[in-house]
Amino acid sequence: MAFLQDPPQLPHPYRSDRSLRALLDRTLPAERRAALDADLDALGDYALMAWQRACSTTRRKPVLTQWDAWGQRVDRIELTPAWQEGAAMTTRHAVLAAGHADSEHARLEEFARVYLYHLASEFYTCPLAMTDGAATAIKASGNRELIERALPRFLSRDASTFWLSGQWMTENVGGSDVGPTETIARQDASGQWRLYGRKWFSSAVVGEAALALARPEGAGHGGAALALFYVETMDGARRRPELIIDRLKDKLGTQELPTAEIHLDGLPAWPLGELAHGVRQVAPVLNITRTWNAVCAVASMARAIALARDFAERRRAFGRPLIEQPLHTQTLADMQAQFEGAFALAFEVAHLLGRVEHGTVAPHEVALLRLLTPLAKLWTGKLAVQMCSEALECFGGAGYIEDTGVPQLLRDAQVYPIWEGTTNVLSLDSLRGLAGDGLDALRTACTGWLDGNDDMHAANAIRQTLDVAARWLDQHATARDTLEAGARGLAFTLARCAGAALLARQASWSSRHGDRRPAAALHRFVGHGLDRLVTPDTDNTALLLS
Ligand code: MFK
Repeated sequence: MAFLQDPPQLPHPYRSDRSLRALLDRTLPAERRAALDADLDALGDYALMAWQRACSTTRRKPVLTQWDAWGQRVDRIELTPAWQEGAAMTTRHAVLAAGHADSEHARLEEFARVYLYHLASEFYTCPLAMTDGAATAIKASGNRELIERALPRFLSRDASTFWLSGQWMTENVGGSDVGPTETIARQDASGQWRLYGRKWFSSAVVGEAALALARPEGAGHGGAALALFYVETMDGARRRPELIIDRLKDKLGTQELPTAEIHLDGLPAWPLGELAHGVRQVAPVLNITRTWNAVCAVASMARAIALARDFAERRRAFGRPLIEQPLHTQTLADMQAQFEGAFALAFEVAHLLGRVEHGTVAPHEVALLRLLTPLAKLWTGKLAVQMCSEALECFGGAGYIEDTGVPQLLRDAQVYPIWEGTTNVLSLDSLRGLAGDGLDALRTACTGWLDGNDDMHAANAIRQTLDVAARWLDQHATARDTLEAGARGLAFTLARCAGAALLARQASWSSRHGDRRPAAALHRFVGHGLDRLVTPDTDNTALLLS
């Protein structure tokens, strides 16, 4: 009989995830912890089923039909199975609703669900993230009419009343810089606002609502003159004729996600608040979706490691299983250590978000959340690509073969550093977070997280690196170009320090409960160094690029 390789088996994504379980055991009051278990277990079951389904069926993409047989414009999108199941899964397990419950733990409980649901959902989590952001921005706007109209839909626990919301910002002219937005908002004779323009990257076009940036007619140029509008896309069962789907995007990854180019030809719209400062008003959406991005990026890492780890037991080479090969085990252990640091940071942002929303934080923690949100997004986004690439390599040639299900991990992961702000845009945003008290807030927080940890080497490395970063920042604070040119190195340094200190906090707790693995992860993580600071040599850069 010729040799046949055992395919990798995915362990149960919830029951086997010691990082998630330990985090929830440490953080949640016992009653809440117990109440959460059924939803997480069910989402883990669904994730397992979805992986098996993906491995045993031909992958499908959404299909746009623009015209029916009789020449009628219909813009109908046929969705993949996971997308068809999205509303039912979301509402049944309160994936969104949980985050808006009246508890400081609500966001943590929401993001535990997101983490388990994400890959199985085939990035249905993308419009869910935007719906969550829209709910948060509408709440923040204080607009009672919209709160009463949209929130019961967005946070519904009944699939028949649930609405998805998009976030329409990106246009041909820009995705990072939305200041030149060309979409115009014009009032008709009855005083109703209507939107006219093209949106170039609309990931939730199948949703029932959206938040859109537009320039009120007659307003000036630039970002400050933009306003934020709420729109609805459906008129009963039919898509509104003022919303035209031009085409679906052909993307590197996230191919089940029906991202569209659309144009708006008078779509009715309602301003959230004042008719200016739309970027400021959309900022809650950005920060929420960036938190989703970070949690979803660590979910991809967890999946990559779980598959690579399982395969290492099944695959033999050079006379022994991969798991017994010294260099292969180093690779897996490094992946695990990096993952644990990134996981700690992504979930700290999630938990902190809920605590800030419920006013149960210390004074420095508001600034801390502002800083950690872009740091978590930029670091986990990049790391997910690196880690999924490494995982493909752990499978050798099989990792490059589409129907093993493994390559999709890498193609999908490449979106994390791009959407919701690229690594550079997020690095610059972290400078906004550092203005004022950001760095002091991080140092205070790290001191608290390190309290009681017995790994003095790690604690010293974190403190020293934060000192070096503080000096670097002081030195370049007034040289804006150098500061911006070095912002990425600074951001990665701070993200790694935060991840390490948070991992130390988890390691202290886990060690007390008999599990030394997070302590081992901390040791290895810090061993790879925390400092990524660079002071760019601008003369050299100019020469090199000339
Ligand atoms: C599966 C995971 C789910 C993920 C969902 C994925 C959805 C995918 C679809 C997309 O990708 S949608 C496109 C996403 N686009 C972006 O994320 C935009 C990226 N660009 C930025 O973030 C720029 O930094 C930004 C557009 C915000 C810059 O705009 P401006 O107008 O040049 O910024 P400015 O003047 O510095 O800031 C305007 C105001 O907003 C300021 O407040 P004030 O008016 O009070 O001074 C800023 O402080 C505030 N602001 C900006 N970013 C903020 C913020 N406030 C809080 N948090 C932030 N992050």
